[in-house]
Amino acid sequence: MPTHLIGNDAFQEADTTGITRQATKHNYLVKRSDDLARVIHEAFYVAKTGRPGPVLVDLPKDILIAPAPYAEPSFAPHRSYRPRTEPDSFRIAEAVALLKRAERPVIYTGGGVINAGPEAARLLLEFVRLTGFPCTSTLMGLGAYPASDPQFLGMLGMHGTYEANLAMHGCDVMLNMGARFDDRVTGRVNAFAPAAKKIHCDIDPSSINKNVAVDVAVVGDAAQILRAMIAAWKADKQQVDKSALATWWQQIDVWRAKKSLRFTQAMAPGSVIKPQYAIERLYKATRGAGKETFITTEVGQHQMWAAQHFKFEKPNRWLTSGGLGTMGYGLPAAMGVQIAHPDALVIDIAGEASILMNIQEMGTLAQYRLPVKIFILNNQYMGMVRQWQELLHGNRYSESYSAALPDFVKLAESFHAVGLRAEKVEDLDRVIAEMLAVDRPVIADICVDQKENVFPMIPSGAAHNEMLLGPEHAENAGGYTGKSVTDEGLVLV
Ligand SMILES: Cc1cc2nc3c(=O)[nH]c(=O)nc-3n(C[C@H](O)[C@H](O)[C@H](O)COP(=O)(O)OP(=O)(O)OC[C@H]3O[C@@H](n4cnc5c(N)ncnc54)[C@H](O)[C@@H]3O)c2cc1C
Ligand SMILES: Cc1ncc(C[n+]2csc(CCOP(=O)(O)OP(=O)(O)O)c2C)c(N)n1
Ligand SMILES: [Mg+2]
Repeated sequence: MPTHLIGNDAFQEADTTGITRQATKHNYLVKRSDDLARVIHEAFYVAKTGRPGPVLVDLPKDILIAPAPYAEPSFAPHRSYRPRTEPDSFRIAEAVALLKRAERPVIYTGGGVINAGPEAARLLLEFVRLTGFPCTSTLMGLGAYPASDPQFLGMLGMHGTYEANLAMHGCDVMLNMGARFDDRVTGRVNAFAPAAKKIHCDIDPSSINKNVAVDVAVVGDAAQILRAMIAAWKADKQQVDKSALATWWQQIDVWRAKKSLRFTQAMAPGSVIKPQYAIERLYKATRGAGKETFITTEVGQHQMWAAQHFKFEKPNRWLTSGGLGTMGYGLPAAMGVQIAHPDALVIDIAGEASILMNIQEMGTLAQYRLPVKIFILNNQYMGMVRQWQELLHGNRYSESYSAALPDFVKLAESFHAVGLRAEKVEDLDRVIAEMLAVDRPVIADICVDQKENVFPMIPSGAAHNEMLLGPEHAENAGGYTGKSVTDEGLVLV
């Protein structure tokens, strides 16, 4: 659209900046070529600074094709947007004083630590080790703290581990480092960590006291906050109450012993593959592959099983759509990762429904020779929808079964990729090995148990200590009836 036609309802005109305002951090309509260089530099600055987010630059056709002078702008910081990254030392001292006196502390980390860069993850490990405190992570923070470390409790929230959620519920001091008290994490807000003093560290002041009122707010970049906290912790002569902390760890170990992610895989030939087992075997195989591994996901049950059973030791190895939860995210994300890391192993853990959202990108994989692996946990259901219909809506299934799926092996082949299928437990390791051995795009169609649900689960509107465990656990032996979900909870979804 040329500039002079904007607002005329001309051919294919859309108010792009208006439409995208709600889904971007900022957007620009460039009306003069002379502004282009400045706007592009500014757009990158805004996108990457503070709480990062997408920035859209709308270029009218005449601006796009006209020659534009390029002079590197003498880069003065943005006039008004200058987020604070250095924390206030008084707040750091307050936070450390609370933490030193804690008897049942927990550190709850999130995507902010990933955004702050790998140094923040290193400092997080140093701080958690220094304190001896337990640490849990949101879906978006996975990898910021090494999953194999004994102080890590696993993911928290709706599908988090028993120990992480009960530690959050029972703690007396909570340190939130770069997370935003999302509703998938807090459960019912008025029952969230009722006894806890809460410290919230976040670069975005508008995150503070948004969902949960906190006692100490530290605004700044997670790396700088952690560096300041480590220094303040070392300088403060107050000792932590070691015996209280030991008692707290004993309690956590009791919760841990429940093994809330446990599942049973029948190994007799012909047995159906459990989705959790497929992820576990994939994880084991990638560890021996001798390559950096990056995992992306689509959205649904497979995403949760990937979060629960794939262990991330480093930041930025896990890319998933959490807040918006958009099916179709995983394949384009995997393409981007593979272009950035040509030698890495990049796997999109997908559902058979989600993968169809952007299946045309298979052509892009072939065209750009991107050896992305698509690992479909094929349950023939929009499993996450089916799970809610079963557990929360009295088995009233509607439109969640797909009776006419494509043949994914043939689909892969038609897009110049390799197609593989595992139907029974004895096929699984061979298919995974073949998938990893090929230097081409692959779709591995893993046929899994159609009725498996993701547990643990905190039903909407419930508190952390009202978590449902899976059928493996005696307390749920009678089966879950959905009765504990309040009307308000059903509305919350
Ligand atoms: C099907 C499904 C199920 C889900 N179940 C769960 C679940 O069980 N558990 C779970 O945790 N999530 C779950 N989620 C994801 C959930 O919806 C949220 O996306 C997630 O909990 C948010 O993670 P976060 O709090 O780390 O926030 P993010 O969205 O990652 O936000 C990061 C926070 O850090 C701040 N920040 C950014 N940069 C910095 C910096 N440099 N320094 C300091 N702070 C910074 C930001 O301002 C923001 O407040 C689920 C999603 C789906 C689709
Ligand atoms: C674009 C989009 N549409 C709808 C939804 C709602 N939704 C969440 S999970 C899901 C089902 C996903 O099915 P599948 O990809 O097979 O994954 P599964 O849950 O079976 O592992 C749906 C429809 C969504 N998150 N994104
Ligand atoms: Mg499915």
